[in-house]
Amino acid sequence: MTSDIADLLPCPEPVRFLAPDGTRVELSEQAAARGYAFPEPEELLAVWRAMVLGRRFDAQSTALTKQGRLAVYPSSRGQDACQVAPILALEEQDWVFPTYRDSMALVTRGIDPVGVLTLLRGDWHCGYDPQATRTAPQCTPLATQAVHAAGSAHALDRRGADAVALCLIGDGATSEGDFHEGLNFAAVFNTPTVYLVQNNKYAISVPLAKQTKAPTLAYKGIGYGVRSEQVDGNDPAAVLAVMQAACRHAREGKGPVLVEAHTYRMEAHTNADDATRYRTPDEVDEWTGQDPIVRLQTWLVAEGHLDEEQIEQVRAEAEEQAADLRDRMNLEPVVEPLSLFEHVYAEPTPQLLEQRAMVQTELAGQAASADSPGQDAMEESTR
Ligand SMILES: Cc1ncc(C[n+]2csc(CCOP(=O)(O)OP(=O)(O)O)c2C)c(N)n1
Repeated sequence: MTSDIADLLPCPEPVRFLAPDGTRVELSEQAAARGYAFPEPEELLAVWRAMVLGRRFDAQSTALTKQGRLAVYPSSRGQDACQVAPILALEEQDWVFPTYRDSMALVTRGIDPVGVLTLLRGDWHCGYDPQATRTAPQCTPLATQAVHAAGSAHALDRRGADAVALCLIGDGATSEGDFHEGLNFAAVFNTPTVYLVQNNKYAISVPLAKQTKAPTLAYKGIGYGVRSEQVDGNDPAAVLAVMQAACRHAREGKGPVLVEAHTYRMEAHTNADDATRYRTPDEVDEWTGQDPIVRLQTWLVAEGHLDEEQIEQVRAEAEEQAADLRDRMNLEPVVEPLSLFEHVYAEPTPQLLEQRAMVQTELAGQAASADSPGQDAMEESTR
């Protein structure tokens, strides 16, 4: 099957409905030709609400790292529209293939926040049931989820499931081999996969200019015959409209779609990173003025779809959820160390069994010394 190149090309400018000040802007000719429609106010209210709840979750998770309750947290503050709108564009039967940065997306998906943070606390590989939630575990190796999403979408397609696989991926990860293999497979097998690249401008400290010479990351789709698009990632209305269109395209059997969302990570890469070493306060300030929540809220209020009382209600709900998360994360986790060796491979390798046996011996030793602390102290004093 050959595609018309014009069908694959992204719009020359990122699709945008709302300016940073929350006013409507004219859709470009190319975007209008693609049929992007401004979402209904109820849809935008749902996006706004999910962003408010998601951002509070994000702030609470960052706080938990400072309290030593969470080992690491990669914040997605500023990328809220990219985290929330794609999830709300999905149907229940669709699958999500996220990375470590996509916790807010998973909370929006309806997964228990404690379950979402289990991996980042280091308690287990995954704190939720991937089958039941149709959400794969968050990937730490860059771009592996691009391959998983393509293969799973192919499997879903072959089974006749009316489902799409959404792959969330970062700008830096588009330089990985797996990204290319995923896109190539998805295109050749015409799988219902939607790739959303959250171009937040940095791969830890590496700026986009040192990552790629491609004029936009969306152009990377063309070489594989994948329909591509770029969108203002801080415009929640545009992200929703573009992602809905991409999912429709994939669901109708027309093949995969690659969307590049231009956005910005407001916080450091993780709590272990010092972002002041590689970006200027001016740059961060400039993006502060592009805040997706403020942008959408301004439009909703101006158009009479939202008032102060509703804003207060959702804020209170967000506070309640954050307090619940804090309380439950303050409980000591009950962990079974040997369970870490489960679900790594369908058949455990000899190396894995060996490692498991080592941990088992160590645990037995610890248990024995806990049973006879006096003995330990005596041994210590004679050393
Ligand atoms: C295969 C692989 N190589 C290197 C790393 C180390 N690493 C972790 S995050 C990261 C940067 C990723 O940047 P990007 O894809 O832009 O995603 P972001 O963190 O900005 O969301 C790197 C290099 C890794 N996790 N996996």
